[in-house]
Amino acid sequence: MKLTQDQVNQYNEAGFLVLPDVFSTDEVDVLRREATDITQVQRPEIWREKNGAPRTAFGCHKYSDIFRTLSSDARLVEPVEQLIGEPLYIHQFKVNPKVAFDGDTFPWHQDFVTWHEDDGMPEARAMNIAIFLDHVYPTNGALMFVPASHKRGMVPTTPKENNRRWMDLKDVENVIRSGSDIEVATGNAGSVLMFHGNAVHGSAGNMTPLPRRIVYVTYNAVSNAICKPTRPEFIAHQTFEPVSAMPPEAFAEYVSSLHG
Ligand SMILES: O=C(O)CCC(=O)C(=O)O
Repeated sequence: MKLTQDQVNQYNEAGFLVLPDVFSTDEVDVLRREATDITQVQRPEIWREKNGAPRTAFGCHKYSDIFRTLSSDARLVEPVEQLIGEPLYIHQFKVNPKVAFDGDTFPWHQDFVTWHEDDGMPEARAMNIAIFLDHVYPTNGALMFVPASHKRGMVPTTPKENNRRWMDLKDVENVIRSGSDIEVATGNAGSVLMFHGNAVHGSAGNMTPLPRRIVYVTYNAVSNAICKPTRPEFIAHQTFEPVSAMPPEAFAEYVSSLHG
């Protein structure tokens, strides 16, 4: 799946892009079920909120056939390859369930600061591509972006709770001066969101009864592989084989085989 020139321009300008309705209802149903099933199990790759609700299931493409198949789907690999311009490997794979009532905040941050400082990624030549497994409303924990913030480059910050490099509040004040400096990435289940490693983003807690499950794949250019990882392998992968894009029919066929 290739981006149109308009989509590339939009991405380059804003630092993020929503592609509506990329995955079918059947595909999303299977992904949603799998996202729920994997979080029933206690394992170190699944991080939880204080009350035990799942917050992030890291590296689940390593043990779930469904997520493994998804991770090389052309609808994810090709648009990123088009923007980065070379073969990619998977730096990180995760599901963030942002459960009804209990899904907590992700404060403002840039992903590349962590990739650079904690994983030893040389340049901002990795990016996230995400699939909405539920309808994402402005109210159920949608990601918020500061448009064009990726153009300012990386803003250094120090680790905060759980070693997360949330932005310092004075730096947040420098980039957000009014409500119009923030845009919200919303869409139907099955829509796809792409964003630059230096895009300033965050998300509020989910106090609605509507879950907001999102799958994220971080692809990195093979020539930009990380060289000083300090985080566990399930968070910052240390195998750098290029991903070969599989035609969307492969995932669609796999999904229909599950339906019997
Ligand atoms: O899922 C979310 O709400 C935000 C996730 C995020 O920004 C991150 O994991 O870095």
